[in-house]
Amino acid sequence: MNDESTALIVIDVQNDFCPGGALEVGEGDRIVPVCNRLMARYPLCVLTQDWHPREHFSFAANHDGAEPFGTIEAPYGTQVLWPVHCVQGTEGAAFHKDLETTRAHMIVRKGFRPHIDSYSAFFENDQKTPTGLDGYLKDLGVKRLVMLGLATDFCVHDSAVDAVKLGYPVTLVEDGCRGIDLDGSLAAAVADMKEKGVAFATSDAL
Ligand code: VGL
Ligand code: ZN
Repeated sequence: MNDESTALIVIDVQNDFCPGGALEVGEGDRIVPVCNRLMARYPLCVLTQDWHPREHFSFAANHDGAEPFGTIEAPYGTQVLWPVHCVQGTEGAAFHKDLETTRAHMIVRKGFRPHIDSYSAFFENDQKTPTGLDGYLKDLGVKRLVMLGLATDFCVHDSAVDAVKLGYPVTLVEDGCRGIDLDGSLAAAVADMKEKGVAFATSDAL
């Protein structure tokens, strides 16, 4: 039986990452039933929500002549330029309509600082600015995490790797994730997570 020492972390299951959205992830909506099934089984559920101001610097549209999926150098390293997505308060930033958000105990919003992107649920892309999630989990005595969501190669990867760094054993739900896959980023992200000690399991096995 699962108890509150394990938290389920559901990453960015938002309209803009689902088919038809501004930054659609192939089959992104297919994970919704997996999320719902697991949320019913874990007594502590956290959702994350990508939550950008319209002037966010990760948007290609905010850089003259830039195209989506190009890159720029930020003070904290290379930053991919994205299509405008998950703008605060828009339908694209809302959770998928079938996601059972009433089951969530905590919703972490990230990416709201205009000059810094935030993929991870724990730290912004400078690797220093905390979102507060680690403090929340530690306060509640959470010892291990089960994670799933969108996109495998960006927000899920960075969240899983940061969680391991923070000392949590992490299990990634294989059938509960889908990736964007820019130039092989999906395979690279999976290999990196495995190397760093993230465990993989199917939702049936949990
Ligand atoms: C994400 C790119 C930009 C994600 C968020 O949820 O993986 N990717 N913002
Ligand atoms: Zn984003």
